[in-house]
Amino acid sequence: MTEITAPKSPVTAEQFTEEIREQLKYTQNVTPEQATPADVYVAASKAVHNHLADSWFKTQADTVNGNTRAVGYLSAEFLMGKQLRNALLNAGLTDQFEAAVEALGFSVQDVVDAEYEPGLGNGGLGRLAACFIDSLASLGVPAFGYGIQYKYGIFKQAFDKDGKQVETPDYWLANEEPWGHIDYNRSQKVSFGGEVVEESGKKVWKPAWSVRAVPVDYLVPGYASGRVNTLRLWSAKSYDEFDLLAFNRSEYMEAVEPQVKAENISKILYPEDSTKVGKELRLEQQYFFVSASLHDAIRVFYPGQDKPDLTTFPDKIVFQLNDTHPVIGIPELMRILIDEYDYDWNTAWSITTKTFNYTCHTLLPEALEVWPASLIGELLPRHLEIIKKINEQFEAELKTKNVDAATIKDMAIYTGDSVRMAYLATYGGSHVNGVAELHSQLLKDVTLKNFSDVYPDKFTNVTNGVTPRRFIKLANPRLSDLITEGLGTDKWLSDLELLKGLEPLAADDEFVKKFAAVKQANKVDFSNYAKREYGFDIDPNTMINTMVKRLHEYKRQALKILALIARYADIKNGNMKADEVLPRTVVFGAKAAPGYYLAKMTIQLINNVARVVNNDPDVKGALHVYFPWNYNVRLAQHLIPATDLDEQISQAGKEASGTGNMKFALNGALTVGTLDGANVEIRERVGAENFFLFGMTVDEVDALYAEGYDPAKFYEADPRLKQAIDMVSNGTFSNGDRNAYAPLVADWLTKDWFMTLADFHAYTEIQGDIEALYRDPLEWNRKAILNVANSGYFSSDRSMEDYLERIWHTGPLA
Ligand code: GP0
Repeated sequence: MTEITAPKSPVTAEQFTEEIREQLKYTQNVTPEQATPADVYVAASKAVHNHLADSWFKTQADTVNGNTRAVGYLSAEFLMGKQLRNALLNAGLTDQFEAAVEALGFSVQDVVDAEYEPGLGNGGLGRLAACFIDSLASLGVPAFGYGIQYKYGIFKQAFDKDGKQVETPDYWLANEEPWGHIDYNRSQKVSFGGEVVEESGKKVWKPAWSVRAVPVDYLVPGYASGRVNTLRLWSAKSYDEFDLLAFNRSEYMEAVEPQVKAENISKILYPEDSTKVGKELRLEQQYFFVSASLHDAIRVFYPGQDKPDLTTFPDKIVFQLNDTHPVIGIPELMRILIDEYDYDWNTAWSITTKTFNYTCHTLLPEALEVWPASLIGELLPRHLEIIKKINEQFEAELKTKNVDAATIKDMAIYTGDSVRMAYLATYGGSHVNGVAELHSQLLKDVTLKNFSDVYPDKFTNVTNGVTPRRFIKLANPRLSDLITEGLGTDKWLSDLELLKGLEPLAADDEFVKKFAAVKQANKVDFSNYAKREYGFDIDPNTMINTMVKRLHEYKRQALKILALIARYADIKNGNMKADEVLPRTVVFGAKAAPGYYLAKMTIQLINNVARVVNNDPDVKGALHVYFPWNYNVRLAQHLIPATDLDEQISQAGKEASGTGNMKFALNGALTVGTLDGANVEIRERVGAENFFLFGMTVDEVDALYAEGYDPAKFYEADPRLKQAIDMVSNGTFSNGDRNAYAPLVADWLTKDWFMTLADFHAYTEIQGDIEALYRDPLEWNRKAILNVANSGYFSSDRSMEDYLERIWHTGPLA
């Protein structure tokens, strides 16, 4: 007997059909006959929203009245993915919904497809925030996600006829968006600019301009917890919408200028990932959402109180700073406490440091934000004063700890002309964490070494995780059913370590065959999806080998493409016979930051390698390359369950964690990867024999740098590498144009910061092991099952439990 514990609403399919009809009639104002799939999508979304409303109100009331500290997750990005299926799952209405849609004469797929994915994040960091708030709600922990409701999310990616990336705006709010509730009555005022004056011995900030921050609330339903938390995204509006006098002078553009200036703040998500962009507007965005959120938390927890006792603030809510983007919250809370509520400096400091904690997501020093002091001074003059004072206090404290003058200088938060946000966060909060064991260790040893020497107790690790609800249950229903069958229960969805129970089944040939059949069916599904959405002809009987992530040099898409070219050349040269090669379909997905020249050129190269390889009759059936454009959460949900082999091939010591790696392992892909980020922990858990490890370690990388790295030596020493690079420069992938990729080739041969060439040999060598195993389907699938069985640790529920224990010191509502 299989135990089913998934939420199930008592509402019948007939009742739910009626509810959708009501929504069509009274909110969409269409008859079922007039309705389009998009209407049904909105109506069904509103209907399921209504089912979650009472739990939402109750959770809000319990959050304020209960004695459990809440969590505020401050993040410039929440990459939520589509909402409808997730809401249905948590409301226990999936079956009723499917039956209702059919009863109304629509196809479930059309209705679900009508939802436009909100792309309010760049990549791993934003998706992690979405997984975390899902898990907090599922654990019953009171929590708020606080961020920005960008009008335009991450750009839409297309490829032009030359294979170059073209970016177009992502106008995700073009049609009715049923999930976000705009709450005009809970808006906050956020001010900028102006000057600080002294009035009767007190500093008073006289800002030059203000905007209205209007919250847009999204439900965050927990799985089987009965709790619904809130994601509150701020949208910027003007206080003076329209200058009538200017309009009457026929100055139409001038008339809307104040509106445009205000709304620009929440206009667009910066499409940067792992790089810092020093733009005034970006600092405005950061301050905008953080200031509104802190004031909102005071409003929520001290309702109607003019003089609240804010010394209790850290008992009410603890804030996590997701990377450096919200770090301006530290001086902002100081300012609120001192200027708005009359606390003295020391009391304010004690409250502030108890309130904040900081997560660092990178090891690349260039990704740690540093703001010019002049910019902060212009935009937030009072905050600059506070930051200077924090820095003075910090230096004094370091002196008492006998830190030498040179080190104190190195550690400066305020250097005289700039402000280092990571340092401010480390000093101004209680804890600092990295996102995987290796990463946290390197933070202590390298990136924030001085801080860890002085404040060793602040530093901790929380390894990232992913939500099994979206990334197994919703993305891979076939595997979910098989897991439930294998374990005899579906409880694994809220206790992912139960997957361990699948381990013995890896020895059961019948189970292994069922598992293989699930993968095969997913591959067929993906092939159909790729045909429908992209026009690709993917053969589901080939190995699906996937590399999806942002395009970045350190992630080394170049390594994959060079190895692929080498394989292509082997077949062309006759070194390998096409009919003896293991048939592979390589699938890439990646967006490049619009200003990242080499990344964009790499995209162009991949597209052109795909064009040449896919059209070459000599390699037909042996090697195919596809690059579906606009990689997003939706595509991830289709592609990950269909993948046989996943690529996690960053240079050791550069990928903070990775979270895609976890999603693939949990869906039964095998990984080829380096000892980097969370790969290390995945390999430890799934077993070295079930993971394709290759390449240099962090220590080997360091040693090679120290010795003086010369990529040209590797080029000369390996004829296959040489040939692959020569083919890029001789015009094979550019219709004979020898200059098309010259900058990329020059970079490989003279710089190659991430040592792609040095790892090339090891990477091509391990392909033999991979292919030998793949030719033995039973063995391959056994190993894939062992990956699933031993990846339960990588649930974001576990990550949240670690944060609760090590950092937030709170727990679920009673
Ligand atoms: C790190 F610094 N990450 C940054 C950034 O600006 N954006 C971003 O997405 C990522 C890391 O690269 C990561 O290793 C990590 O798993 C993720 O943050 C969440 O911690 C891979 O995506």
